Amino acid sequence: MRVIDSHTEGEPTRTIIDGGPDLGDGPLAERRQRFAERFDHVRSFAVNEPRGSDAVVGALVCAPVDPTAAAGVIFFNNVGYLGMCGHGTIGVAVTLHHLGRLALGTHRFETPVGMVSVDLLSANEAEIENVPSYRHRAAVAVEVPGLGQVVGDIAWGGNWFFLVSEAPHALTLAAVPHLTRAADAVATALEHAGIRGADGARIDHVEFFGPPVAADADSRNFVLCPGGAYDRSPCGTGTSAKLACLAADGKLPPGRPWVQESVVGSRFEARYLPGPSGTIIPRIRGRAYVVADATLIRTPGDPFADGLRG
Ligand code: PYC
Repeated sequence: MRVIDSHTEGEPTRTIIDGGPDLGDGPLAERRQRFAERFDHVRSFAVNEPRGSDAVVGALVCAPVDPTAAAGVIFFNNVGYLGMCGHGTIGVAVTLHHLGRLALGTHRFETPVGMVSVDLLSANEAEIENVPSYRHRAAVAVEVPGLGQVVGDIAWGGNWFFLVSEAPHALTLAAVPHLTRAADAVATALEHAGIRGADGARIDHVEFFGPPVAADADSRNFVLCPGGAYDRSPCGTGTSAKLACLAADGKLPPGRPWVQESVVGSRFEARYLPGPSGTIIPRIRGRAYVVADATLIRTPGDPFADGLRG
């Protein structure tokens, strides 16, 4: 399998260029289902140890249903599949440009949760327009062992998020183990309490917020992804969910920039436009860099040929 590795504001993306599973055709959501049912070992092979790590998000680029789209993309990680991935979309666009397969300018990508667009502004910078995002419920209280009552908003930004405005620990790299444990406890408590997103969807991302470090940023975050790794970037879908909450609270008007810092100090510049039926359309700008062009090898007899799986 040939892969190109990139990082977007510190968060890795591994794009499969050759040797990925043939998922056939049809809507991307159906192809993602096929990926999970028939080729899950390929997901683990591509992103899990010993070839990858818990932090890597994989991207399978495939033919789109809509011929006007540049590509279809299915994102996955160490434990499963994502709806959308903001940092990953920027990473894929920069990767395809690196390969000479995507020109600077505006392109559309199909994902399992809808069409997104990418303005590739330079070899290392892109702005995505995400799927319509919205706040589902405000100020939901959940009892979390060790933390007490935690209150947060539930919002959709291409994945489901629980957004807590006051982080239980300092938003520093040194505190990542504490933040990870706390966010994991929140996710578990939500699950036990039966607190879910629309249509009973599992809330699989937890986001803590606090004041920014940079004087020109608006906020700093820590985002725990399903699978237990934290997002090194400010999380494109998480920032979209944040914009939806700010819009719902009347705290950020359409078009006004919002600079979201990550726990590692990288940043996305974000804004939104009004969307259909009370949703917002987030736009997220960030930088990505290609870091490797590699061939992943599977040796018969290797006891971990398909990667470490839980
Ligand atoms: O940037 O949307 C994102 C994302 C989701 C999970 C990791 N990154």
